[in-house]
Amino acid sequence: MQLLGTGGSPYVRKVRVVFAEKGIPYDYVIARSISAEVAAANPLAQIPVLIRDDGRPLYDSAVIVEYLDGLAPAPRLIPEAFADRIEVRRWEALGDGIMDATVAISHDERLPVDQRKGPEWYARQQKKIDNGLAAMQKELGSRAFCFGTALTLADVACGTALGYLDQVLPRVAWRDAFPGLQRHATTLSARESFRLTLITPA
Ligand SMILES: N[C@@H](CCC(=O)N[C@@H](CS)C(=O)NCC(=O)O)C(=O)O
Repeated sequence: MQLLGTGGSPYVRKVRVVFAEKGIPYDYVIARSISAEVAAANPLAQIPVLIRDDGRPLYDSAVIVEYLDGLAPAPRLIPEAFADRIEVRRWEALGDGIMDATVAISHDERLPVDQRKGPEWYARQQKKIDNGLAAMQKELGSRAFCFGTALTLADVACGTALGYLDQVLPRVAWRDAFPGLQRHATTLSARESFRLTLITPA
């Protein structure tokens, strides 16, 4: 299996953390979203793309992680029971949503000042991040895992979103406001799966 992506993408990192947690071998092929390789495999021209062993591509990150979780039975990162699975997927949506808003802000800030979006747009993106973090903090509380009693995709999504915020929007001082998330981020970042997949500049 091949994973196409770059070290700057939080969605690619989410998938790589899942690969590492599951212990599934793969070839990591550095490919940007604008590359012909990615366009040929994903009509949306986005990374990550997984090229399965039979050559068929898979996207997006949520579909890829479900595929990987089904490939190897243990450890299970997405619970099988319907109600539990939906909760974990909701956590993933929360993490992905925070990453979407973080990506949007950081991309806009790379534009020349006169081409950037206005303050209302920035406030709307920032609110997604702030409210998303507050929801995560409220649910995590003082528990050891985002959902249940072992690591799941919920923790992967939470840790990936927090790590990406640290990397590209360090001005968001979430650690002071959300001590539970700070504790959890520290625990997660010590795991090999997170250490081996640190975000690198795009
Ligand atoms: N929902 C998608 C988002 C993927 C995504 O937005 N990837 C970015 C890189 S961080 C990308 O390829 N952007 C190029 C584009 O959207 O044209 C997923 O979870 O895989």
